[in-house]
Amino acid sequence: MRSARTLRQLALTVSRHLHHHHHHHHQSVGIIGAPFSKGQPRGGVERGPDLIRSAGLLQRLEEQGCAVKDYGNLTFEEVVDDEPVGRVKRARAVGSANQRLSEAVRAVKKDGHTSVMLGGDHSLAIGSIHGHSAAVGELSVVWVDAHADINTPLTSTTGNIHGQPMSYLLHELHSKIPVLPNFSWVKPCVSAKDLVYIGLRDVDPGEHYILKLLGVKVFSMREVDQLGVSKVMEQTCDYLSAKVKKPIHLSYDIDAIDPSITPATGTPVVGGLTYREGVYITEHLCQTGLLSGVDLVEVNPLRGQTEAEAQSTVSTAVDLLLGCFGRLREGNHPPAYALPEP
Ligand SMILES: [Mn+2]
Repeated sequence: MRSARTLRQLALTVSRHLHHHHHHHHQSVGIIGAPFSKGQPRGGVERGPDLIRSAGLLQRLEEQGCAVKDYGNLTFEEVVDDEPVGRVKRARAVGSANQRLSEAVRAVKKDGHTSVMLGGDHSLAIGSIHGHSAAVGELSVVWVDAHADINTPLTSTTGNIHGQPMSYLLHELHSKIPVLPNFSWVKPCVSAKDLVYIGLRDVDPGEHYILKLLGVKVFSMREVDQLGVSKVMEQTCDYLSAKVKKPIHLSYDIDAIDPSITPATGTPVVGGLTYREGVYITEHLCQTGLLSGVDLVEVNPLRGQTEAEAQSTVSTAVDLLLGCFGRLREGNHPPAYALPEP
């Protein structure tokens, strides 16, 4: 038989639990579009922000109880004579765009919102994470991607900066980064111990070496297979909150999801997350109450073979973002919902 004390504790737990959910239905979200594609060679990824908005992101976030402010799309200065620096392509344009993005994300955080950056290619994580950290301090980073995007400018074989953003952000790699034009503002702001990768399946040798050297926590697709996504997320959050609970930055590359679901992306890799695994990751991070900044990048409608392929990619991107902000697959209802009386 339950004692009165146990019942009181139960009531407290239930009330905390309810409050916990209540909280999630009143998140305030600040959206920044970053129509930028020069971190990689394929046109079309700059259309991502408007397509994701057209698919109803803002209305659907509001319907699930979020306060949404759209900060619009950033504009980026044209850079002429952006010749390669060593192997690095379009460093000046990427550096300048990310500086602008960093300022914008910082402002959104200062306004008190959870920031949502709609890309654009994944080089934009440099500015997004930098600006987020400038506003709130130390972060945990959850990077969901087929790729590690941690090449340094010197290990990269392609020279595309969308394969390099994490290298500029990690304290531990600072001494390995050469001077690049328009990058002097970038200060490393993430520690290797505060970074977790999920979904990796196409990692370059130099990247693999870096991940091992720094002891970065990685749940590749092998670990997703071995443990299942629920254990992966449990272990991710245990690992990140072992000492201090830092605000979480989720950097979600749509190519983490299997290309059978999200084919319209620049560098698809077979063997990815299912739609359900992809959504579960967002639901779990939402429930931590620590999600403070989100990137959704690499949606490229021109890479779809058909209109349906582009649509499936965009609608999956929307569903991932809804999952970040309280959408439950069991269903949701507004807090003030009342049953109609006959
Ligand atoms: Mn990526």
